[in-house]
Amino acid sequence: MAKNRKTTDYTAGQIQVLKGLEAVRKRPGMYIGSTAARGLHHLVYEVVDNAVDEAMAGYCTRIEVVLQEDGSVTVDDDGRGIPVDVHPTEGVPGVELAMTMLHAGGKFDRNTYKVSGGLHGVGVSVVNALSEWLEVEIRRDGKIYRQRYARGSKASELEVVGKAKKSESGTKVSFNPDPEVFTELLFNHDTLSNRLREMAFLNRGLLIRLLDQREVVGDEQREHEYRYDGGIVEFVEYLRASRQPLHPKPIYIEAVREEAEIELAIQYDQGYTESTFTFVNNINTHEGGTHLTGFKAALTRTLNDYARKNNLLKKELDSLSGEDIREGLTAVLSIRVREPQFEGQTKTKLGNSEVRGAVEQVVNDKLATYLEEHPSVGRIIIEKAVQAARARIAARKARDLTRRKGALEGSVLPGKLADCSITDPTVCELYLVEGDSAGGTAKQGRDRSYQAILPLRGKILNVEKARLDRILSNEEIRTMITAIGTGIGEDEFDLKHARYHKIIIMTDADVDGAHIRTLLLTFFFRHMRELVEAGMVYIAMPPLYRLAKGKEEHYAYTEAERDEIMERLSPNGRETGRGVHLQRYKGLGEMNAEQLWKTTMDPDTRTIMRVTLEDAVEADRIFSHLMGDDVEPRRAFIEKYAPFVRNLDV
Ligand code: 28F
Repeated sequence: MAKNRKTTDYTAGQIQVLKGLEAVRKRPGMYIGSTAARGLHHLVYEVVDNAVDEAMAGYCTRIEVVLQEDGSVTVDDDGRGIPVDVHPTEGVPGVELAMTMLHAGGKFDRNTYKVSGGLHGVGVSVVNALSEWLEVEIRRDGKIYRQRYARGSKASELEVVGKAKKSESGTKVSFNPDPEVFTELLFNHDTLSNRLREMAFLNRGLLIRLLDQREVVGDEQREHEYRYDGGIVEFVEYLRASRQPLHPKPIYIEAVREEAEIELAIQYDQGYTESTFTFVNNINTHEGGTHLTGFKAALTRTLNDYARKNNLLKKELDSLSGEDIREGLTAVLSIRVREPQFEGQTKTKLGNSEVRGAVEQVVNDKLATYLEEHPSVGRIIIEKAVQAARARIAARKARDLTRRKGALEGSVLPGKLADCSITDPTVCELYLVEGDSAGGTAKQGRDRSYQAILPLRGKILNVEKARLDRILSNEEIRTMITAIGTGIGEDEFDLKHARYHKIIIMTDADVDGAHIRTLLLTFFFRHMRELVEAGMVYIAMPPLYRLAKGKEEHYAYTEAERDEIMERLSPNGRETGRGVHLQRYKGLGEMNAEQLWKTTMDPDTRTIMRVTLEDAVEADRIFSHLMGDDVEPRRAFIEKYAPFVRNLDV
């Protein structure tokens, strides 16, 4: 008798589902980028994006995100509710398809916008596959439906579990990231609240609420509610932060074209920095693209035309450059494209060529009209750009001083730079060291084949408050620019000319050191941002303590490490570390060359922290608050954030 083997006939659809799940769980990084913090947060963005898509389609007005005590997340919207009727060909309810079929992302027909492209828009089925469990609850047609999944596989049928009010509808998705997949399981409150805030700015009127039910850390705010009826106009005001506006309200332009829906908000302030952020279907296009190109071209051309027509250009100027025009500008460009093509390193550059012309034409027309209707604003903006042009011309002279002379006169490098002997930038490092004494010690302690030292005397100029010509007239900054070799500013900076692939900021571990470090980071963020984005800027981590017992010596880089070493060196904790010599380092100058090398410069034993632009939107505001003119916002900002200042991982 043949063993009554259990036979399971999988339908074609089920086989496809299983193959999809297997693919996602085998290579999660392919779908969400990583299984560390960034990938973990992508899970939430995927689910929220679906709710936002429902809002963009016009059916959802509020989204609530709850970080549960048990580490799981719940996202709840008041949209139509994912359809529950059985799919005509697949034979399962629509929601089951949406939750289990890879790229079931065809959820909306083409004439609406999905937050898709790049790592975005992989679909909620990927979240399902990478969750230990996931539960979807749908309110529609007077009923409450529920279905559960485990690691993407169905763990229950879709069941009616209760009654919903006739008028009530919506979708709630709860999920617990799979500990077997993720190396990081702790959601970062700020990371989520920054992205949810951004989504609220970009979707005018949409209410997004974040509730953190986990036990309290510090006195971090546990509940946020974002809704901006002013949309990206409020976004620009938020970004401009404490910089003083040149005109009362941001200029707002919107248009619908065949190629894209276009929204633009711009405002000028008295500062010298530029902050432009661009989005496509709510995705932050960090790497820019055709929409940004179109916007910049139109802004420059329209303002030059306006200046000429109203003879606001002084005789010595025949035109205003893009950089002149964008000094003091805060801009948010948010467009919606049906079939976005994302390119670039991190898939955040828009490639659609037809969008460039559409944006350029809309901005040209509408901005020209605005300026005609608001001549006082037009004049103020042009006057500022004219001043910028004058300074640019002045700066050119100063800038020429930062360039190493042509090959003929031999390359003049700043005297204070102790260069390294190898010329291959990929292995060379430049230490920016606070003070001549530590600079001297670093010169002695370093490996001169690939480590260069540039001592910085005292505080460098605060570039947040200075125009380029003043920045370039500062000896310390000019020396640094020459040493780094890339040039400065959008038109001239060239990463390929970098003379070192690691620029390491080495300052004392005290308040002064922190201030100098922040000034340097402001300079790199404002005028050499590509260096930061390329991950070439680092912060050295000198030890805080030296513990010695007899011949033994140890170094501690944090208070916790100090206690742990202390415990080890004087096991019977009772004694107050008898026989252990504890030294707290006040500054780099207290170490000799050999100690500085071993603890802070030797790649085999040192710790250096890479500066990353985790969130350019927040970094922009941090520098504006911390380094800007007004004292008040800075005090408020520091009071608010000081308790949480982690390593400045900007
Ligand atoms: C908490 C996350 O996922 N909200 C969603 C909808 C609404 C519809 C939909 C979603 C049809 C069958 C593909 C409803 N009624 N929040 C969410 N809300 N998906 S996801 O349709 C899905 C397609 O599966 C919806 C009419 N049209 C669309």
